[in-house]
Amino acid sequence: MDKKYIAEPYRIKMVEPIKETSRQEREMLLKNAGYNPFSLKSEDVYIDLLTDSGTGAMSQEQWGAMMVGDEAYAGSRSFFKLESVVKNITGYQYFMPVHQGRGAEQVFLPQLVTKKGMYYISNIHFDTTRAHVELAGARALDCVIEACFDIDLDHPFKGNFDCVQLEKIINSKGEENIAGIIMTITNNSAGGQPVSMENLRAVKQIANKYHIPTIIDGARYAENAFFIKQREKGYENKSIIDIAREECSYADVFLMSAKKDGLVNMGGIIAIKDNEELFNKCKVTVIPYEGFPTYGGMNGRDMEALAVGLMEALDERYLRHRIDQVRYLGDKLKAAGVPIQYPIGGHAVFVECKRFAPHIPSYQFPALSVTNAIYLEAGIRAVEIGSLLLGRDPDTHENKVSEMELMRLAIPRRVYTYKHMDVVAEAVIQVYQHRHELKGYEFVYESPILRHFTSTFKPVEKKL
Ligand code: P71
Repeated sequence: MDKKYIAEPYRIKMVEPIKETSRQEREMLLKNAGYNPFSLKSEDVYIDLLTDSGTGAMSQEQWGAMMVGDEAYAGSRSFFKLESVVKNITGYQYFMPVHQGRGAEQVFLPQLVTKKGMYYISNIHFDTTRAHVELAGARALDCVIEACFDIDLDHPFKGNFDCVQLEKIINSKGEENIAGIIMTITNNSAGGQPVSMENLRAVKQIANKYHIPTIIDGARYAENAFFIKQREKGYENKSIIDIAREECSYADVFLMSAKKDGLVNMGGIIAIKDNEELFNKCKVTVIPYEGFPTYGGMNGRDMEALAVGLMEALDERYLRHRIDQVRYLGDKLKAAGVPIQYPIGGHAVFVECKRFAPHIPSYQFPALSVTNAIYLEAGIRAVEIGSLLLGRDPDTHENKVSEMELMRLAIPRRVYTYKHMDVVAEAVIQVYQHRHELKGYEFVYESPILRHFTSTFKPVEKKL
């Protein structure tokens, strides 16, 4: 590695102005949003790190490709172009587009749930994946390595499956009750942490032993491939696309929210290695939910943009910058003593707020407090991933307590510069230095489902 961080491997030819507001204005805006950053207008946000999903910037090649989109209902030329790119990357035989990741989940996941009492096992299911597993009548079990929960522990692949645990679960539930094993790469909920090739291979071996299908949740599969190249012995000299192909070789199915490593604003993928019967079942389901199998909820022009974006996301210089930029922000925070998930993940920096604001109890949402404070400080929007998101126990109705109280700073692809990262780091460090002044939050209105999106709050004024 020649330089510590590489500069943006592109120049900017179209700009989108962003507005700065005063602290006084932000105080009013946040109050009017019920102290819930989801209710802020994006116009009132200076640097938006709510998500890296669908928020990336497209290239001139993608915008150019959109002009030749074929909007035919059936048999679109753009479908065949996208199909050939997906087959080339995955090495699989069958492909259909869907409107986004959860579209892939709603079409595919029920196919393997053939009876009552079945389970999907994942390193960690992403929230929408878990929701679709449950909607399909199955249950979602996570089995990530313990190292994932120790934010200071330097481990190259904190997203890995705990293979001993995996076999134990299969044996205790019975192999005939496991619908599938979902490999989430990178592991979003663990902090954008990668999964090693060795681990993917080991999981596939276990799956074969028990005749269980494996599924890749590949929203960030290219970022995962880059980490393998950087960190895993034997992959230093392999190309990213070859690493991606090997990742896919350990699964039977590839599901993807293309809004991440597809470098598009909307889109999704279902690809199946060789099971024609399974593909045909998906074809039946996709029609009522998403659309005819050659568009599946996507515009022809969007399939063109995705065909180009998928290849751009496998470009090593692009990935190097992408991962560097996230690490640049994380390194700055770590150097200032801010507690973060370390090593820094692929798409976001995760700040551990249990340690940031230990005086705020979980039921007063420490990560919401830090998230709101950085908005007030500099107009930056992040997202709480902790006890607020986790919600209540459906039986006891008690607030569940999250293992980690995280604030996620997700970096959109090709959108912000290193200077923006400096502004973010300064704001977080400033808030950290005044962390003892942070207040907890309590509900004004608590939404009954997926409460983090629409609930409203007020700061807890009394001394904690
Ligand atoms: C993220 C998202 C998008 C999101 C979803 C829900 C609330 C807020 C933001 C989406 C993922 C993902 C993985 C690993 C499947 C999906 C669903 N992530 N798997 O991280 O990270 O894809 O959004 O296209 O439906 O902000 P979809």
